[in-house]
Amino acid sequence: MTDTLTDLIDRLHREAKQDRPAAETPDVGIVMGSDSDLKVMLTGGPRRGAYDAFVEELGFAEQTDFEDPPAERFTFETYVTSAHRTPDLMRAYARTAEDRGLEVVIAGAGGKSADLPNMTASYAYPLPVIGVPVQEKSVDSVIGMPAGAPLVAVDAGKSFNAALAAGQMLARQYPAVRDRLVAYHEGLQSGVGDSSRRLHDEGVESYSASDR
Ligand code: AIR
Repeated sequence: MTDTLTDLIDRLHREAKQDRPAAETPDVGIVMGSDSDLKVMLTGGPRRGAYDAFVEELGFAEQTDFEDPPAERFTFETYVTSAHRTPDLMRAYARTAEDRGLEVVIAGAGGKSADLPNMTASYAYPLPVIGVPVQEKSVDSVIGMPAGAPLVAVDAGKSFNAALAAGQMLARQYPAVRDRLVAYHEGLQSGVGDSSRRLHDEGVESYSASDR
């Protein structure tokens, strides 16, 4: 194994032993099988991703240093761990997730052999894992878990929804997250209401030509 991988794995195990207060550790872990999944898993793709949901809608911050949490109360962290290329790192990440203070993990992988979400769920159990198939062809491999081995999953590419679902889980114990989810949904509804009224009142031709 390379030095970087060994260092990362050792760091995860060290962090797991530190027993830090919940307010100082990341609440959500985001892992993906390759950095080529970044646009789908986080931001910058054809649709908004988990990063956009957490930062723009739910007020979370990214925690990049376990020793030095951001000022925001709710945080997430991000890693690349591949079930097939770096099985030891995937296992270490999932096995230490609960002890490192995570409440839920979002795991995404692409290709036909998208095993990161389900293997992470198996090792991280009983921590909940939300699977994101990065491509359509990854859906069967992500959701096909046997009875007794749970994994919740979103549709292909919908990491934005995975972040909202993670927020829903946290909202059961944190009213502040619940409030942000409700505010997001209210904004969603008024956006549809505005579009509906404008489409009706302006008519199809004018609405289509306008800068929506
Ligand atoms: N992948 C990486 N290890 C195992 C799997 N299934 C997935 C990544 C990515 C795809 O393979 O999640 O979606 C292609 O990865 P890359 O690095 O070749 O671009």
